[in-house]
Amino acid sequence: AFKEPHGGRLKELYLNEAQADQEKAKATDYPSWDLTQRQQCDLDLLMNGAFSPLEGFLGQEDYESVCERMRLADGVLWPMPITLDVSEAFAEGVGPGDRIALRDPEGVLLATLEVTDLWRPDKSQEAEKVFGTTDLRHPGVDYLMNRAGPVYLGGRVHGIEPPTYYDFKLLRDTPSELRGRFRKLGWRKVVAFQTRNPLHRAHQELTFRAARETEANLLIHPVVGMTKPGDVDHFTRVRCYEHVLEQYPDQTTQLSLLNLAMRMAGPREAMWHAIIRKNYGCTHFIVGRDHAGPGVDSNGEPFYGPYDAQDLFREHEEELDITMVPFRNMVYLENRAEYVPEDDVDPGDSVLNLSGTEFRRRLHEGLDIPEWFSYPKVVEELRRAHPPRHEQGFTVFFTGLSGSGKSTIANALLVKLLEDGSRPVTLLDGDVVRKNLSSELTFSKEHRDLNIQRIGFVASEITKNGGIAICAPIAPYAATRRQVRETISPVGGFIEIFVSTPIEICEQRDRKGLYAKARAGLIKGFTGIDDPYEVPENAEIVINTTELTPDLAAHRILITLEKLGYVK
Ligand code: PPS
Repeated sequence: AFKEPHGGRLKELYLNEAQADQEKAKATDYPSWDLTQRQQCDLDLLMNGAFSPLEGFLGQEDYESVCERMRLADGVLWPMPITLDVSEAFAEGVGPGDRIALRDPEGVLLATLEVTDLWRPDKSQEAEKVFGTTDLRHPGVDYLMNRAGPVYLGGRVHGIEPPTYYDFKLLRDTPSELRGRFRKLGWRKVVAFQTRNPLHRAHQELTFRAARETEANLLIHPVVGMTKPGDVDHFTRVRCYEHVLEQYPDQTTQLSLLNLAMRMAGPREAMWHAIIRKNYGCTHFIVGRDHAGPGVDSNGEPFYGPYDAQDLFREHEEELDITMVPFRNMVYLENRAEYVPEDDVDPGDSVLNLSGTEFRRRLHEGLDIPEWFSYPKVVEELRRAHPPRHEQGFTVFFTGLSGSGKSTIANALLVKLLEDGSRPVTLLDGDVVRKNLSSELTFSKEHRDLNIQRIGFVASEITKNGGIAICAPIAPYAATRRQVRETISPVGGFIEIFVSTPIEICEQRDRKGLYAKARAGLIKGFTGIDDPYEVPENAEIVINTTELTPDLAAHRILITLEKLGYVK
């Protein structure tokens, strides 16, 4: 017999065609909720049965029971609260008994929710129970506290259609599809490997050993929904997986992509992952070192012990009804030219090690990556996705008072970068932006923020695509500057330059005569006169043009860019 789903039956939540048509027609009158990326992932796996036995987003009683004792109210083991969080504004218009339409970002109706519960969760308590901490360094806690809405809606989901994904369609499977494939292949025992990282030789060896030891076939089942912020993007990873797949003996291994939104909840997450794989028809599940680990806390300490996930799993293994294949860290022995679990190392062995940090440094700097560590094709993909800094895009973000010299230096820098010629350069000068992007905006706090957000958006697009954006607005508010830094940093370099020329000098120069007008009260809310300027505290470069010509200032910036590796 094939593996029974969790709770006994695969719960696919799709309506049949006739019902779906009816529900679709009615849904035009329901309040519409636009799903977040995470909610869309959750809904997808609810509807396709990967989250069996759930029949919708958790109601309050199930939620409390899951948080408290890792079980649904009826006692079935379920470690992760799957909840639909919404805003106060949306919650105002709905209540128990209503139906709401759940839509993708383009407005396509994916499902309806029959609301039975509406409540305001105690998020600190949820964080404490589910993640064992309220430390915001934990990505799951951060999401819960800073991104999830304040109100939860629970109730049964009626599936209309799955979310559309245009990438790697052939590699995305529902539990029924994968079960069908296993059946067709005659696979009775299947060991699943969960991953959110590129696979290297150590992983290949580990999974291969797991399959051999359990005499099972292997499912490489990477997460492509949402993983830990900062992870390698899934497009790159999937290309890597396809290369590594060539390394397994023919017909023993399958690759399938899982549209899961991870929570990085360590031990609880490991159990959740196992239940999902059981629903996909797997009989075994690999749990390695620090499974679904969220990194370190505010004190630099790991949130969970390296083998906590294995311990918790073991406690519930019988009830989970999927066999854990626990693994120690794999290390490479030079003298034996092979990988072994770290507890099999003999005193005389010579262990080679390349930490994740060192590996990334070598990738970034184009340095050698040894053959024992990874496969050349994988390294090539990763190098392409993470080019050295001198091939990445970056943003130079000037901030400072009107007349401080931002534009002049920015123009000098523009010319020097064009002369260098390594990448396309765009200058988003304050005045130019005000004319082309933000002509309708005033100088109120709200409008200034909006203006900076727009500049940040354009700069991040330029940076992402490998170009150079030079921005030169006043940008008087620290929080808004930080926001821009946070959007751009993940896609390339961000160098903030505080042009610190004091207001007396700016006013003396008064190139545009604006200070005179502001003093005379003809312009209200002028930065530095009767409007705030928050001095940057973490700018990469500070330039005071009282002492420095624009030419020298631009030169200094160029030298810093060189030191940081952005220009050669
Ligand atoms: S902001 O705050 O970042 O949105 O400002 P920014 O878009 O850079 O626009 C600044 C230019 O607008 C002119 N100007 C004013 N500046 C500050 N306060 C008030 N009230 C104001 N009204 C007009 C001024 O010429 C600024 O240009 P720069 O190049 O900074 O001198």
